[in-house]
Amino acid sequence: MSTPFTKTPGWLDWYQNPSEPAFALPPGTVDTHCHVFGPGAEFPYAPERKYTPCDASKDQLFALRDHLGISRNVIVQATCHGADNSAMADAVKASGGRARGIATVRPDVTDAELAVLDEAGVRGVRFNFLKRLVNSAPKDDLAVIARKIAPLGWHIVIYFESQDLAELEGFFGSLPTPLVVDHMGRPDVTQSVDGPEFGRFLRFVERHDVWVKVSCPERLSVSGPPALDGEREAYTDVVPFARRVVEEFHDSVLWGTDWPHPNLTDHMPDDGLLVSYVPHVAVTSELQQKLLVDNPMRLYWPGEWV
Ligand code: 0GY
Repeated sequence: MSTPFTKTPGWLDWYQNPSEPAFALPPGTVDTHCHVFGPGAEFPYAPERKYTPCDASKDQLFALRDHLGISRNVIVQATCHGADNSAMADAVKASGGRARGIATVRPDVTDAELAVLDEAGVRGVRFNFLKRLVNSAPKDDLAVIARKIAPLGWHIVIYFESQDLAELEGFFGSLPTPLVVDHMGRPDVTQSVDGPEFGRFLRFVERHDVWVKVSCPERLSVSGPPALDGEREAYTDVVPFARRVVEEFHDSVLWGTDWPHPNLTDHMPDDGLLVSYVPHVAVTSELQQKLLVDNPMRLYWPGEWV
């Protein structure tokens, strides 16, 4: 079926035919950060969206999961679908218990609507503070949402720019649920890993006992993907930041692909390479097991992993 939507100019499509990873993921690996986009003809993109993506269906996501040796997915509502969670919930339901979902809801969401999402496999909501992705994120509205979802045992995924943490930290500390931070709080990797900005983030994680996704090296990196002549490895500038988080907080780190990688215009990562990158940041099999399996299972499938 052809899509009635036209992709945002300059937007790169997700990588076709990803390579065989050089690293074998341990059995039970969870990809805790991925999305589905539409397909737009079936699940229309939201009028308020900031970009129009290429389609990325649940079947394409599940094919990538199987190719990479991933067992389970956590499918995060993308901003291009606004607060219409239909595509995400449809994918979660179709996974046969192998996916959980993270929704976007408005403050007027009803308990009945939340119950339907919970039944589908949703386990949290996402609060997005990136100005290029959402028009506004009024804290009063978010506090209302937080109070409504807390009784379900859900958590809140927070997505923010590192320079905004100082202003947001008090609000985050007031939220009544566990917190999960996207993409290590988006560090500026041109700064020192021992510098004040990343230091603030590390202390935030420690103080509030939050979960951290060690994800998106391709989005954070300035040095970029590997050189074709093999002279440069992938995303080397992100490695010290990711390693620090994995080593300091080994019981609360999570990993994800971020497929289909929204809003990239420079380069699109080979998802096989993103798997090969994992042992550079989790350097022992014990750390890999925690990052990839034990931690996400405890958060998203509690009681199902021994
Ligand atoms: C990500 C990152 C981005 C986009 C979204 O929901 C979204 O549109 O999350 C971004 O542009 O940084 O986590 O997928």
